[in-house]
Amino acid sequence: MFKIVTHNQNKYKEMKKIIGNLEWMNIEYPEIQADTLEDVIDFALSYLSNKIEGNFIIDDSGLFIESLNDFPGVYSSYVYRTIGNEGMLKLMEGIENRRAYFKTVIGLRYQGMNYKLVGICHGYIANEERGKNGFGYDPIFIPENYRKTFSEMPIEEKNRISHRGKAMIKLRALLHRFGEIQ
Ligand code: ITT
Repeated sequence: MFKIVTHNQNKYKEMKKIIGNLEWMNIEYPEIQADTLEDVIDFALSYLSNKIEGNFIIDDSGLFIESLNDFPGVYSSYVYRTIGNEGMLKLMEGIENRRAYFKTVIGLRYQGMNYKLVGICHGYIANEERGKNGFGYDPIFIPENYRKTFSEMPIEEKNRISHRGKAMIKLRALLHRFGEIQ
């Protein structure tokens, strides 16, 4: 059984759909202010490996908006807590280029070694919030080739195309290679 360390229950729910045997450890850990999600994960894996027995995974994600020079990116969590989706839509008012992508870096601590699995989902910032499912920026993100936001999709549909879904498929393949899952 693998542990996912996050205080975000929605992440756990999405991941559990892909890796059935997952245990939720609802703890918060310090996230350093770094330039990349990868650096945040490296630091967190080392920090947590001194606190948690055995194997575990963590997830750090962000929304990168092209016309805002990749903002909020590594600041996604802070920006969501402060200005939220309403504030993001205000920032995007009158901006024609609405291209953006979500990125997830999953960190795996396995038998004393660190691994990183990356997933990216390209899309657009919507003109208004739409939908009830999901969490975070889901109501304002429309994945490429779709007309609906992540919040207008059931978990299974989001998982098939999302940043986290793609990173999790890579994680599943790795765990399979290690003989941990079927
Ligand atoms: P952790 O305890 O795992 O760190 P968190 O919610 O702080 O949980 P992140 O730092 O990875 O997670 O996320 C940064 C922000 O991006 C945060 O506000 C999330 O709500 C949002 N976010 C992450 N993944 C998302 C997704 O799949 N869809 C929409 N928003 C997402």
